[in-house]
Amino acid sequence: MTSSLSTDLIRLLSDQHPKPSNIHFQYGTAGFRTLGSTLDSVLFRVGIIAALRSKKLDGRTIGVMVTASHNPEEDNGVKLVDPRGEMLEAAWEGHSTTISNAPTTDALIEALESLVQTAKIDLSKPANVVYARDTRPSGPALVSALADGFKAMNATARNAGVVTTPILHYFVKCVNTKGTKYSYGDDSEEGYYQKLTTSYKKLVAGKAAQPALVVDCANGVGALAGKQLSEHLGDTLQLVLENTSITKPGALNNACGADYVKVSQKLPPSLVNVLKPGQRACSLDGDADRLIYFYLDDRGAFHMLDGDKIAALVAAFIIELVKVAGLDDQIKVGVVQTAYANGASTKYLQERLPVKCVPTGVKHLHHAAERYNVGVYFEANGHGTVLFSQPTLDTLAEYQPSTPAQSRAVEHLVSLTELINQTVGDALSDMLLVEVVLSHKSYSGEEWNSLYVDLPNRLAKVSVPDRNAFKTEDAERRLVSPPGLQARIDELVNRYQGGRSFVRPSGTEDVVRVYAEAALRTQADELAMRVAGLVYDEAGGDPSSRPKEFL
Ligand code: 16G
Ligand code: MG
Repeated sequence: MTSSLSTDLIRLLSDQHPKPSNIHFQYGTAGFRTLGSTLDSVLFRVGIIAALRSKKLDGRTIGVMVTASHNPEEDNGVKLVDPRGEMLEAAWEGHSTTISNAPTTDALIEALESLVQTAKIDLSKPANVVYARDTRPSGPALVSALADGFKAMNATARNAGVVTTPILHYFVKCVNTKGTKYSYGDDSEEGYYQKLTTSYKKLVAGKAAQPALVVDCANGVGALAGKQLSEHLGDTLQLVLENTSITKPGALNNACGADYVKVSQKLPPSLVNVLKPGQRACSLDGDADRLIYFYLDDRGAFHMLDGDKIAALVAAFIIELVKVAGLDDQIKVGVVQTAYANGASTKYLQERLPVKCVPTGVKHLHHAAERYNVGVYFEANGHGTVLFSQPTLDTLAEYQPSTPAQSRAVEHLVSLTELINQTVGDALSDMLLVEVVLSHKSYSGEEWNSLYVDLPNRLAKVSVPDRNAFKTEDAERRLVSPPGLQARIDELVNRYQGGRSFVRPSGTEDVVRVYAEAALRTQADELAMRVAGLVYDEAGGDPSSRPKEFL
């Protein structure tokens, strides 16, 4: 092992992946994300950064996922996964941004040398990486640029192929815990499906089989994973996989998928002749880490069950099990939400358990959830999971139940810790979790939906010249900049019954997002449009995005 960078090799390879001069890249909420055709140099450099991160962490395996999730097919992106299967440490987001913007090969080498110095990276350590991609057409070329980055660092890199984002996170945690007492599972796709379906089957044993579930795979990688999952589930749960055209140009996330359903609050047109009244259905997003449920009622009206509804369903179920197990003194359950959580969900949850609001982005939710014994976190957009702390896992393992009912409840809790992906939100794992609860409760979609009634709400976005001019506080619920804008928003909000609205800069796109809710549908739409208008006027936005009207 050498203890300095192989600058000749880096130079040779970097010259094959020049940085486009007119683009500034940023490692945002979900890594780098923009048009796939502009990302070649970024992927090469991320390969190098992943290797350095691994060396910094004594050769522990780092994950790299090439995906742009729910975004359009022509977009792509890349993010790094830390050894426990979690999002990259914040300081390295900054390092990644700096390195991706070095204008030339010379500047790149200089930036890398400076990172090695400041982060005190011992270059004689090994570098281990596991990487994967989603089904986007730009994926193969980007993965080959990434592989050049690994080569430049002489890293040991394992190609995990085309898998969902949560499966890649699962692999990272499995590899790094292998052979320890915290072993998380077998680091193979088979291991993943076995782990999920074995625990699912335990949880629903003896329950009446649920009617078939329609799964909208967003024409993405979830179609491949859904098929495998379905085979492993056998008769225990019938999945009807829809929107599985992963090679059809332009199909990915187009008028389907979790983001389409959440934002438009509509049934994907492709399901119109598929979904029967009362039947349960769900949509995954393009990399299968978001999940939104929905159904049509007897009159054919569409009803959506989003991340907030999933959190309410799941939290209540876990609390009940903890209570039946006789562990309610020792195991406290809490919920983490963001400002996007429907006001009605927050009220419902707050009446039952501790609820915390944090800024958007999985890393914020995940870290806040880690502070509870059992932390349920879901974003309204359908991304979320449930974390069990290590002391809680130990409590469950050591507990001596004194009645058969207690013993069953503890077994179910243990199975839940296996079923639920502990690294990140996972649409397939969450889907099985929802199915477990519905089956235990004998709930239809309608009964689940009646836990509380959503306040009508609307999301909007405004393109502005500089989203960084928008700064927030109080978990993004209030703007501190541009000065004076929040007061004008407050003044508008006060005119609407049950009104609430906030404005925040996107962490993944060059836009400012607006959320509004109110007691009536028309009022929520109007409030969103008027707040978007305020933002537009303040920021001098792009005329083509001047808010006019909604759907
Ligand atoms: C990404 C985040 C998601 C967040 C969204 C916000 C992950 C895995 N996903 O999709 O948590 O809600 O970005 O996007 O980190 P925005 O900042 O553009 O609104
Ligand atoms: Mg996603």
